[in-house]
Amino acid sequence: MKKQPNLQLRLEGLYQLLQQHRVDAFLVTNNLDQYYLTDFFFYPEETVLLIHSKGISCFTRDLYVASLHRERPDWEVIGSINRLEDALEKIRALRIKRVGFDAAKEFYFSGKKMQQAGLVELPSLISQLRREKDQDELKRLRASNKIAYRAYEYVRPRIKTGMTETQVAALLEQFMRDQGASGTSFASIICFGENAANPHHETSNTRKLKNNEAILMDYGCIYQGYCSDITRCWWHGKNVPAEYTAVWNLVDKARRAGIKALKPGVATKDIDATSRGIITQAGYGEYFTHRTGHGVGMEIHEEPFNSADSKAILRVGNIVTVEPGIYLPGKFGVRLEDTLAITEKGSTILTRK
Ligand SMILES: [Mn+2]
Repeated sequence: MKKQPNLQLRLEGLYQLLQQHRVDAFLVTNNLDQYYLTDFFFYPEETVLLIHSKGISCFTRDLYVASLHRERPDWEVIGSINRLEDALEKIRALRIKRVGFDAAKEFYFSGKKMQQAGLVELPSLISQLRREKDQDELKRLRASNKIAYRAYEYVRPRIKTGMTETQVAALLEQFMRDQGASGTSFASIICFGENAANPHHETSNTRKLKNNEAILMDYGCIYQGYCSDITRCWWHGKNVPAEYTAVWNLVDKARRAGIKALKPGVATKDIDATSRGIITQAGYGEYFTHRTGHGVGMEIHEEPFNSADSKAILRVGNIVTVEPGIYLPGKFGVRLEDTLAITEKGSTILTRK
């Protein structure tokens, strides 16, 4: 049974930000922001929440109304087809003066309507809150990443020569679902041999595993709304080329160094520089073609990003990946990825038992 998070704490966090921006209410249209504030999952574009001093008014599809009356008796729930228009009408009726909205998350058309109605464009306030995970979120993220890690342990010995990439993906996904995952956090990336040299490889239902070639698995699940992300690589077969071992060890060294550098107060661009520096020094810099990592939460890629162009500073409660890689076209690729939580002392790995 799912325990409800401390929603009051999250709402208070939002109210504080609203006060700082001198607005009296806030219109929430993004479905993940809605999930964060309410623990109720709406699909995108289905619902508009008006958060105001008297509580929450929810404009949603008729099909949710009955269950919301039951599960959220303190809300005002309105079944509506023109959700945004009805919410704007409500704002007028309640005579709320200054109502904010998250300009970055609106489509042009709806954003323009809100602007025309006199609403105030604000930066992504709820995204700010979502960057620093609370205890309940950490619990779900720990569980999600543990499931992903255990899927690796379960699947690795079951991979046999002749299996296709999609068969491996299916094994992983079946295991994770059996452990309570609701789905994958992105389409599982399973690569055999030279496919591992392509970071964007699309898992194939025809490519069969040969003896003596590289394997790369990058995947994750969603557990109670929260994503996991892990990448593991190894050589399938006994004749491991010296170059593969050297590259694997180098990527691992870069991964360890990046993880060691994680702590509150450190700039995320320095995490990227640390991992990248090791790979560049060894002469493989041009084969490390992506950023070192990204934040993870309800979304698989969110702030803060461990990349050279990021201005973010790590804070307690951030969740980030460290995932250096080296891709040798036509040969193989190695990427090693863990997901970690930033703690007072540094970080703790979530992608483990
Ligand atoms: Mn990742």
